[in-house]
Amino acid sequence: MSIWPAADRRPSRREFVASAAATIAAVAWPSRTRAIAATARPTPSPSQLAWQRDELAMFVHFGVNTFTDREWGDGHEDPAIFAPTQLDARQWARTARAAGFRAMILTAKHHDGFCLWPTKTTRHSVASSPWRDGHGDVVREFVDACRAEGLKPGLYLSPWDRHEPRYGDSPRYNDFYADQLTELLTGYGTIHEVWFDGANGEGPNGRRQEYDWPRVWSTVHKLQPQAVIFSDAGPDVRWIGNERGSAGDTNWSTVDPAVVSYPGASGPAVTAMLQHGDPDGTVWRPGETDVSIRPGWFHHARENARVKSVDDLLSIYFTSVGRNSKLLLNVPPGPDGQLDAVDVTRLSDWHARLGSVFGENAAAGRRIRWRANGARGRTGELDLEHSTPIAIVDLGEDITRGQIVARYRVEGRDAGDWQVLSRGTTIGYRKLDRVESPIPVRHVRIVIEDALETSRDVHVALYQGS
Ligand code: FUL
Repeated sequence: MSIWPAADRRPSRREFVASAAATIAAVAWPSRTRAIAATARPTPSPSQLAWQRDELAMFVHFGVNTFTDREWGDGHEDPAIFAPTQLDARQWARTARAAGFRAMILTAKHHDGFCLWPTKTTRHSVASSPWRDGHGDVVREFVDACRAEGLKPGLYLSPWDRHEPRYGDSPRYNDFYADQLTELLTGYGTIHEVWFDGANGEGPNGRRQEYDWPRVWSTVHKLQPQAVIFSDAGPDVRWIGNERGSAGDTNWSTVDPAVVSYPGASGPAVTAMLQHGDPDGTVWRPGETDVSIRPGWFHHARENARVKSVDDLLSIYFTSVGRNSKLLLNVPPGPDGQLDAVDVTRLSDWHARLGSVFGENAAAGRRIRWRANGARGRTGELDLEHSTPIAIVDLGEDITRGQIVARYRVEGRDAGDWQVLSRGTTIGYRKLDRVESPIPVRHVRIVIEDALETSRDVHVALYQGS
């Protein structure tokens, strides 16, 4: 018996209950995050920094579920159903690039076990499908399209495999999984992000699969040393703790790795760590916010009227990128193998809206005069020269030196007293605040009230759009 009541019910991550793998909780993951000297704060590796600066990645859920109209396949799907008539990975990539995405991640294998590349490890793949007469390779077309459009390719290889008979037979399945990973990481050039979840259902033999995460991490490190590894437990970037598009308002990029010790760990302490990080965390592990443009991760025509609105997408931008996180927005192709026109139009409208909101920075070219404020605080003041209603405050720390701001406020005034425009806790790579009731102000000041150490200047941009 599977622990999942119905394959189509979308479970919460909490349901990916701790398995016997919990026994490996004490394992210290090999991490490439910078070593922590007793006095130094964690800082991002060059890969983590580049990953965060990309800000937007597009997730592409595509596979047999696209044809069965389900969210989770049970592994018994006939490969013959995989028959996209007009698969066009360039269309995915062109759409992504035009909407401002800089990276794209494909489900090379989802929980149903069907492989989108002609793997040697199983016959359950595109090679057994009628698509391109069994000679097709979606992963190849995907990486080629990414490169042609200047996007960084990433791959998701679901550890949970509901097709493979060895699943649950732990050492044998772990070998099989390592072979699949090796094929993907050796056959397709540079891969920038490798994506794992902790889904861990029961195997056909009724036994729970114990994943060998240290082996998975070391395989990626060895074969693609520049790639960042995503999972709940990092080691390079962490899950943000929900699939609603919302990072913690307080969001440190540092975490205590002992709290989320393996992918799929659950409980209130885990969720809090994923959402908020930890100012005293010993490793740099920034949060990635994954959310779908549709109710489901896979394309279902019945959900065409429920594609998120431009306002929804804008809010998600504020609660992910604008909360020191990276946004991984899922846009699933339909059964023809192309992104739905509804989604394409929505992305382009969203991009246009972002362009108008962030079109003109009222602080551009203005000098900010910074002075120390108490032991660790700092105040920066600027003169906009004209009275301007500020609707959005955009702040950023120099994270190459770590993340330190713990509390701040932003104030403005014309001739009278200072009035609070926004206030918050962490800033990190980027913090966006919407000003509740914009009033015209000529002078603006940023007051860093508290920080983990003597604060430094922060980057400031101010926008009138909303
Ligand atoms: C989860 C999966 O169970 C969902 O189907 C989806 O792929 C999501 C991004 O990750 O773990």
